[in-house]
Amino acid sequence: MSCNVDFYYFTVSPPSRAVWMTLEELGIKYNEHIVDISKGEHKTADYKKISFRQKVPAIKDGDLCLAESRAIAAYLVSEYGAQQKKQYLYPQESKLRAKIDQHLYIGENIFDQIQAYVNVGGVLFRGEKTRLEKVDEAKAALGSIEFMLEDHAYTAGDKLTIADFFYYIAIQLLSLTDFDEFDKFPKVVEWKKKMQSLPYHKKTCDEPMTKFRQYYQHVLSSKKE
Ligand SMILES: N[C@@H](CCC(=O)N[C@@H](CS)C(=O)NCC(=O)O)C(=O)O
Repeated sequence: MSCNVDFYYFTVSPPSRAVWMTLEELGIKYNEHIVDISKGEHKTADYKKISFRQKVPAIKDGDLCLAESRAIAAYLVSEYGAQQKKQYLYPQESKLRAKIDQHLYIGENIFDQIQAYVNVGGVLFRGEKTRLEKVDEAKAALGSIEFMLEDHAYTAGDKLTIADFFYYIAIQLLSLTDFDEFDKFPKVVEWKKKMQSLPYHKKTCDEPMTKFRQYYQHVLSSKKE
């Protein structure tokens, strides 16, 4: 079946990358539209028609314009998962789906806990630093994921689901910093290796995050007294 999804994203944006991983994992065709938020490309009237809050990511699929990364990932699997034999990414059965939904909501908190430490906005736009005093929040987030992985290979069970993508983009924020306590979270380390072996990891994660780290570190070092 042909597919006509338009994907609006910015490569270094974490929620964009979770949707990007979902599209790649589904293996459907999509048209890429880079919206460079550093140049204000999301502030146009045309983009407002796609995403009324003018944020990335967003998609257009036929008449449907959709924003919010978790809603987009869930929709894409609901719409294309069966045809691609990948329904397990966001199962239809209500109890299984409820569990994934639970993880998607928890994922927002986990992201915020890690972001409290990494302080992307503060570092890039307000002359601030990595909030080293918040490292325990980041470690608490990693501890929650370690607990999820106690009995199974992926965060929500034995199979990869979209919940993994959203936890992963949160964890990856730590790669901007010099955080070096992953050895305290061996299950997370194992799971990270599985995520790193995904065939689209280089394109959706390594390349953008390397660029992002260089920029974050460059801004930090240019602020050092
Ligand atoms: N909750 C939204 C967050 C989207 C979001 O904040 N995107 C950022 C980039 S990571 C953005 O578009 N920022 C531009 C702005 O807010 O003006 C989602 O998960 O999609």
